[in-house]
Amino acid sequence: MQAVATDFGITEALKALGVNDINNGTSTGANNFSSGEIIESYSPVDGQLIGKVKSTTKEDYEKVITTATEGFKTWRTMPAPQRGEIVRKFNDELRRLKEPLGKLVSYEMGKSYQEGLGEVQEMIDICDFAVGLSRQLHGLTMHSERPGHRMYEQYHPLGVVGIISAFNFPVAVWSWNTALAWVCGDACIWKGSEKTPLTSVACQNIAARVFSENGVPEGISCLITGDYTVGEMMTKDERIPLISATGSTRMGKIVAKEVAGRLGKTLLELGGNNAIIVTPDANIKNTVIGAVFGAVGTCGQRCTSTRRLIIHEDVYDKVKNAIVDAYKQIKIGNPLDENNHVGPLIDKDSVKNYQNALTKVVEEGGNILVEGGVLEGEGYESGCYVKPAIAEAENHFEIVQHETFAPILYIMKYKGDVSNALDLQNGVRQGLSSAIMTNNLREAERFLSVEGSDCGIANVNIGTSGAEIGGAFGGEKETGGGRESGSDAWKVYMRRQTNTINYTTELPLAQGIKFDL
Ligand code: UN1
Repeated sequence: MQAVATDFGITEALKALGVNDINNGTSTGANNFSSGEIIESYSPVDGQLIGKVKSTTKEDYEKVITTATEGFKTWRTMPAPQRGEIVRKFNDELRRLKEPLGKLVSYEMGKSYQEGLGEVQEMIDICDFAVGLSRQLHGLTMHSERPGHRMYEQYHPLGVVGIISAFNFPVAVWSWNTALAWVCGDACIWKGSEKTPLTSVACQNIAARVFSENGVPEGISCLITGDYTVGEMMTKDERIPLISATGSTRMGKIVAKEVAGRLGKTLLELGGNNAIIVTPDANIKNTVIGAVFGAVGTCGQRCTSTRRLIIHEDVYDKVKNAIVDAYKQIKIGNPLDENNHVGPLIDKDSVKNYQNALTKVVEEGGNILVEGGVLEGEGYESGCYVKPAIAEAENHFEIVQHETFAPILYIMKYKGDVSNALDLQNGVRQGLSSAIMTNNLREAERFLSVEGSDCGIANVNIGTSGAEIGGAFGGEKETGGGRESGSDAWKVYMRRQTNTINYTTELPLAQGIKFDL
């Protein structure tokens, strides 16, 4: 292990999580199968090499899918509350390892330590949710139209579920899917982002240990590692009935086409272009907090990040000035240092995208209110630290229509009625998260009504990011339509079966049809 410039307890954390210099990126639990090329993981925090992971070859993948398919046959017969008990034990370990895992998330991904801990907390919360759910996988009963018949529906596990997750929430998104799928009785194969392979290894280590200690069959939690070609092994594989994919709209369109081509199911959670509408009745102080956290939290790399502020002309200058002032307080630097609010972008490609977006918005006629730029010098050696920027822009600009995964906030004015703000808010291709800041009941209800926000998430008097796990998470339009996490999102991991039972000595037909022999 190379020495970390300012350690911040990273060496200890890696040890606690069983992450080594070279790690296997292909695991079915106790068994490791990796034989592929080595992926190196460099921290965007200080540019240091954290560790290496062996990627998954086609042959490795075959061993994984075979083991998962076999393990599923036993796992599916275990009563769901017993599967819930296993998830509870897994969650005990998450609680015990919350700090090291949060630290590794922060160091490998670049979000603040507080947000790293918050991400692990989301894992803990969804596991708690899943444990309760393991006793509530209910179907409905219906009244049959035929005498002496009973009709009901039940849910059975689907099989082997493929999970593809992104670098920005390297551990939580996996858990939203896998914790539910496990209690539902599925085996899961996870391909995390190749930009954050060590957090995936750390999570798989925890699951593998808990599962083998509790006699869970091999293959219920599997990890594969690599670029899109490894993801393709799953999307093309008919043995995988459901692919849950989180990432860019570009990636989602490829996955959707591939999986639909074999009539598999997808759960897609793709790009957002989230706006906050600020009405004349908004509480300005809360608006500033919600907007600034939404725009700069996780360095603008949440799919729920606030990208656009749509402000009524009556309060435009006031809100604009308050936000520009607030940006002056933002401290950018090592995310493991609690004094900093904003850490680095994930890599230099992201920095380039950020710079291109700032050039583009000016070319299209935008007006920079808070200058961006790449930070250099001591503490910024990785080259991934950028200044959060604000530009006045028009909604129709090509760059505003586009999701740039960086801390750039576009602000724009609306006049008159809230319906004009809604036209702007809905006037993008994405439909993930949205918010309105208002103390006016009529405006709030308009925003939530059928003529209001077209997004999967619509908030009143809170920002666009930081959703709780209890609600179904996801969005419409180019966001992909999937729902994961809370509410009844579990149903996608199961197959529904309608059962009709005749307990008479006759065979009456439905719809009153007579068929006498
Ligand atoms: C994501 O960015 O992919 O709502 C997930 C939020 C977090 C999850 C974001 N709970 O901001």
